[in-house]
Amino acid sequence: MKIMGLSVLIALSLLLSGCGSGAAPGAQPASSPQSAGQGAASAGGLSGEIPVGAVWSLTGAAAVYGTVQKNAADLATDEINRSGFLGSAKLKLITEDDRSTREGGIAAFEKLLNRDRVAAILGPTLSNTARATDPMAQDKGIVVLGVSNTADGIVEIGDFVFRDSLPESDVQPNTIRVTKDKLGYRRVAVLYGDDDAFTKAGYDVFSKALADAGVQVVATETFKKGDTDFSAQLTKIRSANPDAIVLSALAEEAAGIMTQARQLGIPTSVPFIGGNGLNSPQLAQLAGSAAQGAISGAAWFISNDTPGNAAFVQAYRDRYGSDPDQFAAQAYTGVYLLATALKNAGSSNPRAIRDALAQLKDVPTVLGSFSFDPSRNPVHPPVVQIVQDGKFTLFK
Ligand code: 1QQ
Repeated sequence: MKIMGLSVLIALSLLLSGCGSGAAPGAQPASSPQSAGQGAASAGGLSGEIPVGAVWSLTGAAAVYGTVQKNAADLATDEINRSGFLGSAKLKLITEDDRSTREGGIAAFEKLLNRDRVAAILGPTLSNTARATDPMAQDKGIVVLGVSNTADGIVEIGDFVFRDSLPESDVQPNTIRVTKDKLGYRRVAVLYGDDDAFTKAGYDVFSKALADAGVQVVATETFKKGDTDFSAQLTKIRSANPDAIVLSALAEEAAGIMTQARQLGIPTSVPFIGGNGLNSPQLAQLAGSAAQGAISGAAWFISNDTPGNAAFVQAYRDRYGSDPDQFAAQAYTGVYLLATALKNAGSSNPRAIRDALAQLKDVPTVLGSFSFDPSRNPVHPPVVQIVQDGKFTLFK
């Protein structure tokens, strides 16, 4: 091999280091917290690897959501890196398991913010965790983009906190309106987890929507995280003889509740109507025929005619051998939104990423044409879906 001339070598190394002006965050570890996640403050092109944290519940109660989020975020990252979406720069996704707990989330954020010095963080899976972790990112001035947080009290944490997941308060009033019109229920029972940010937020939203719709609540029952025996609550609900049961629960507990309700003789003509926790296909897998007719408000449906949706569904199927769900679609979208903000900013400076993200308008995504509102919440219409023979179909 020929020896390269010195000037060629210098030119090459300048090129590889991004000419010192647009170096990726990971290339030059920052020394102060204020400059965490940033190589060079100015715009002027992206280069090298841009470390981005991803905090998913890969074990524990919310693993049914976190596992598909990881799949979809990995898929989007590979697509972006392969296509040259960010020019010569590449996303380097650093994935951590929050174990479905606040403690796990805090440990993950600590590592990503202080050791890996990421440019931004996707996740964490649960609102309950996000309420504890997102202030850590806010304090450091690093963007956190939730892709499944639907409770209240998330974007309110601060101006570096975004989400692409429609909040329960946007989705469930529509769910109640649409299902009440169609099913004509008048008296419902309500069952919810009172020790989780999301299940409690869902309860608050449903209570108001039911009152606004003039629906009478004939029983209100609660459960705790990790409960497996719901017979006391369901027996009370059975004797109140409701037309429907409104349920704010995560999938695992929801599956147990539906199974036991049918075992106790509450017929499938009394449907479960629920929130985001019911949007995993795992629900029908865990509950089997007891999930028949379960209705949930959602942010995405598999046969949506949205930009790139058919290709996304196909790519996910090809790679993982199963259908993506709403949580996959939102995680996939989250990576693209972040990449688009990086590209528009032309910089991995944390403040520049924040400002570019806040300015995103009408971005074509699999969730639909996507914009953030001034509070950094997503804007797009919700859907209502129902489990029919183990699969989600649109509720019409
Ligand atoms: C939240 C939720 C859960 C169902 C996420 C998976 O919506 O915690 O906000």
